[in-house]
Amino acid sequence: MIIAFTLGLTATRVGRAEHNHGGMPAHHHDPDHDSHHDHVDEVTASSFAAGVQLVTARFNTRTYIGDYQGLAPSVAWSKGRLAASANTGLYRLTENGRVVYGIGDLVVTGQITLLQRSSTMLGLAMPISLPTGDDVTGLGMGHVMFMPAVWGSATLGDLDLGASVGYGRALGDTGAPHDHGVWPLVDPMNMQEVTWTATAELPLGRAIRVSARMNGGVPLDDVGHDRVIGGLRTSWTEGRVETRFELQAGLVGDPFSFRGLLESMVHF
Ligand SMILES: [Cu+2]
Repeated sequence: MIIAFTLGLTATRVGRAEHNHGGMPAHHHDPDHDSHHDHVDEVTASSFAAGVQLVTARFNTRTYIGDYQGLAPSVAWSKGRLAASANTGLYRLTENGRVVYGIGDLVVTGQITLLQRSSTMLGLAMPISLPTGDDVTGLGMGHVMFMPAVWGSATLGDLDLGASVGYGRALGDTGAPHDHGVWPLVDPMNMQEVTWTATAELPLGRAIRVSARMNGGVPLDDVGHDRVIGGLRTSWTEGRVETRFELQAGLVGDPFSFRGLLESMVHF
């Protein structure tokens, strides 16, 4: 399962974030696009984007050791203050020597920007995860999950800063595997948790940005586990195509030991 948010959108750009459970503002620093002159004509314009992400990861939890590789398509739309996105993943998962193939959970996200000043934004996101992935093998959670989040972003000198806080909760079927802790293997989270993200991004010249990112989950039940993930990302924008490369480490709670992401997104 890949949870992607369209956070921190500007009027015409869909900022899609993350392979994680927290809303991470993708503050799009578009060099040709000063925020004070894109208002008039683009407030009502619709924007579409489609992308694909390649992921590879290695994990070593108390009960499972293995790795997975995935291909995750996504689509995104935005218009004015509203945005929506959908994404899922196709995986090859090796767990304790056994290999399984399959789709992950489908995540659909709606989002609204509540406040937009020259360099500051604040908004709400409502991701919903649908159990399209097999929860027995570790490709899906086995239940619907709601993960509302508040996000904000601000520019401080050259740095674009972003943060979010959310609440994730599973619906129904309490017999699902991650009732007893984190699940699924391809992107673990708790049955009920507070999610958080923090990002600092620095533009390097016109087309390239680098960022340091952290996200995590704090369980709200006693069977859960804390989770902290750190990542370093490089983004490259050329015309309508944005490409990102990110290396992540599972710092707390064994979500994975290492994960690499490569993503390209076309903005129409
Ligand atoms: Cu869940």
